[in-house]
Amino acid sequence: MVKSPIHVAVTGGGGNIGYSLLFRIASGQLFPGVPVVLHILERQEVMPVLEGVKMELGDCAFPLLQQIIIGSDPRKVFEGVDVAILVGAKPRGPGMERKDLLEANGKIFIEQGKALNEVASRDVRVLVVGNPCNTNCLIAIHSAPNIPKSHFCAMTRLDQNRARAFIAEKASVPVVEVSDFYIWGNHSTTQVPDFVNAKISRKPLLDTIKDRNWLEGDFMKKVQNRGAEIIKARGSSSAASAASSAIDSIRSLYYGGEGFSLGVHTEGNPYGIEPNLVFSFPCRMKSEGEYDIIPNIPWDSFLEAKIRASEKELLEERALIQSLF
Ligand code: NAX
Repeated sequence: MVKSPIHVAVTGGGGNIGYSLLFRIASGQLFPGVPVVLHILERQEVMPVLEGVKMELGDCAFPLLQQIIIGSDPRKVFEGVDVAILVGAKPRGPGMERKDLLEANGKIFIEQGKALNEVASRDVRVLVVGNPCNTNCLIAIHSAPNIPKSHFCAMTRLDQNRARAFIAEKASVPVVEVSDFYIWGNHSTTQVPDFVNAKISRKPLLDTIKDRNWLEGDFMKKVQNRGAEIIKARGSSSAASAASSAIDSIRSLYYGGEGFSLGVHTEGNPYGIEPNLVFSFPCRMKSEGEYDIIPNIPWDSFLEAKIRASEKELLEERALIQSLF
């Protein structure tokens, strides 16, 4: 039987993450066995680079890759897309304040949110990767009133993957033994890697790693600052690992498996987080493309204080972009 293709949009296709992500999608690692049409958005100035990426994608002769559509107008590129991974964003320049960064990105995510609202599939799912991803996602949600809020999410899976890898190394166990590891809050240095509820070999992590000072101190800082550590080492930011985590995020939404971390809209959340934010919670797949926030995960006083601090930061970010609406 001939399967109809899935239409996947990626923005910032001429950038670092795009260069890894596009090849993984085209090779079938996102939707195994399903033909794919890639819709790639870039800024006009970067179109020659994207032309080169398109040539290379073709040169791979990926059996599942049916077509590549490229362009700089989101209203054309997003036409009929089923999944959109919004990676392209304006990086923080020298002397740029957080407010300037939020405003510059605000314009991008308003335009792209509106375009998705107008031309994407009515059932589109959107993953925001470009930073500040939680607040960019909130902006996109508000710009796309005809798409359910729950169809948008922001990526905190890279933080989860990093945390699991560090814990596995510390406990000298394979990474698959580290489970139920979730990130709460903002994808920023206030994010909360939840070692309290995590498990190693299905038992509480704290039974194996008893050094709580290390967990609260060096471990948390390492996860929160890993992005900066990679930039220092590589001279550019996390790209292949970010692409890999974007694939993980979408696959968890469509194929399920273990619980996962995802930044989602806070409307009706079971933890009393302020409504109308995009906040990372422990989630699990409900049905294809749909998630539930996992309820009843207990917070001790340490976690609660950290989670509230991350919520406060997101409220501050929201206050800075409120004038855009
Ligand atoms: P690059 O600067 O290499 O690439 C970004 C690309 O986006 C550029 O080619 C640029 O021309 C394009 N772009 C900018 N504005 C655009 C627009 N309006 N429409 C279409 N394309 C546009 O950055 P890269 O390393 O790929 O990172 C991309 C984003 O991911 C950054 O915002 C970065 O901070 C963020 N990250 C998010 C992570 C997460 O876990 N959520 C982790 C990795 C990464 O730091």
